[in-house]
Amino acid sequence: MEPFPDLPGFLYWPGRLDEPARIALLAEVEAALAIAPLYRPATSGGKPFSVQMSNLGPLGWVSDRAGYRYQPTHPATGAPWPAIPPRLTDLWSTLCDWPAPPDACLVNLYRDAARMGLHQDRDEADLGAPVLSVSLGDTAVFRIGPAAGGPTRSLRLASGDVCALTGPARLARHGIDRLLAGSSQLIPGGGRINLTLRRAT
Ligand code: MD6
Ligand code: FE
Repeated sequence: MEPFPDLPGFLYWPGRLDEPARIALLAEVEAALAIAPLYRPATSGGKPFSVQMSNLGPLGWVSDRAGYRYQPTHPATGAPWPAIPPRLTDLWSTLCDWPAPPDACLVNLYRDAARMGLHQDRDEADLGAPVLSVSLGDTAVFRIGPAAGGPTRSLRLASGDVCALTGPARLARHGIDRLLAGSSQLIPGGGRINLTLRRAT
């Protein structure tokens, strides 16, 4: 569905993953994070993100003093990122009208007061390819508005919800204002994991 008629291309599938699928996906992500540990990157200005990050797939999105980029290895361990689980690549094939599979999946962990400022996803080579987002754990207040600026609106992203930035909404400005703490029991210790599948190359 398109929840905002004036933001065509912003697609939303509430509750797309049922509880067994959420549990299975979380287990796969936790196994990958044992290999590629979460870390807290900094902006090019040196300010740490409040969100902890890691990646899955041939390429991972990283940020440091040199700026933003995709690279094949974890910045702390130097090892390749673990594979994207088939459950996620299948979701991409089912929901995204794009001829190539995702080659990067950013993992974001939000705990407590973590948030993400308004941004555009524009580090990918082909900005025609969609970005597909999967939410697990606590509900987040997601904010989105047009690429060119102008009014933003908010949408609650709950555990198992999937959304995508496609076509005319691909460069929409978006971010996470806050979490609704305690809204889900899925993640041990509380919090939220967001997975964004991309085509970086
Ligand atoms: C989040 N999501 O949900 C942050 N990016 O934690 C994003 O930054 C995002 O939801 C691209 C496409 C969809 C998204
Ligand atoms: Fe984003």
